[in-house]
Amino acid sequence: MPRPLVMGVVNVTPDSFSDGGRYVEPRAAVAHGLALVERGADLLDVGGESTRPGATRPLVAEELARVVPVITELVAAGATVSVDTMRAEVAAAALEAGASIVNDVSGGLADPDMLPLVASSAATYVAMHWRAHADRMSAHTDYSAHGGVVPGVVVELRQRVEAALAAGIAADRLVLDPGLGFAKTAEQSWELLRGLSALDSLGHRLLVGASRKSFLGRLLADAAGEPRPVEGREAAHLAVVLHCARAGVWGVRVHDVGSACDALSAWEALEEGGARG
Ligand code: PMM
Repeated sequence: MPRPLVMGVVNVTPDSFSDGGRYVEPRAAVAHGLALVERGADLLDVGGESTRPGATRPLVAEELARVVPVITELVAAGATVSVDTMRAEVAAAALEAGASIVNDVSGGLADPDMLPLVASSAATYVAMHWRAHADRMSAHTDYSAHGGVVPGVVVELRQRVEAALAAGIAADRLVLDPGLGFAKTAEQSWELLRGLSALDSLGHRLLVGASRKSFLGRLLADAAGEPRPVEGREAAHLAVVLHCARAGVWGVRVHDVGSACDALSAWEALEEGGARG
């Protein structure tokens, strides 16, 4: 079973829950991206909009100004870059700057121009399961009409696949993502991880983003019920990365690239029955 690709997160945002404000300066974001490649990232996911629960959206001009210079430099340095955006205009500028993957957390729902734009390019398209923007998504966690979160996400992702194909995006350019934490309770995120094989039945490559998310913080809550802060969630996250590797996912979207690569090296050595080196 091939090792999943490691997608390193470069959030050029002032307000992401995981690393907001640390890489908002283009130079800091580029240096961070290059450090992630050094640590073993196969892909870099550059985003200029925070999707943390409750976040408000940046202006298009702000998002463009955050991501385009960073993508230009990272591509010039030889990195394979994905743009994390829900906006066709931003995706177009990112592709122009050399990005080769569009990571759309709305799966084409937030901007009617997104699927045609991707269809007119040669980019790989990540369609994540999504129901509403960050300021409203916590009100959209009812999957009872579908008999639960796993069948619900399968049905709704299948609709996104059909829309992408109808827009002219070739099936082999599609990657699907269950959208952990997006319109999902903590328990629903765990259910989706346990149910990855059901998503596999859609017949497309899978990307999973669990890194630093609140369902890990809740699992590791202290005796008073306080969620574990972001910095203390990595060991649990690595267990999820290995679960994803075993499930055969195409990629994992992570902040701590070095740790994920180390864990995957150990997994690979165990799978192959012999360590390299
Ligand atoms: N999660 C976040 C942002 N973008 N993209 C994909 N495809 N999948 C995810 O799970 C995902 C994403 C939110 O996390 P961050 O604020 O740490 O980037």
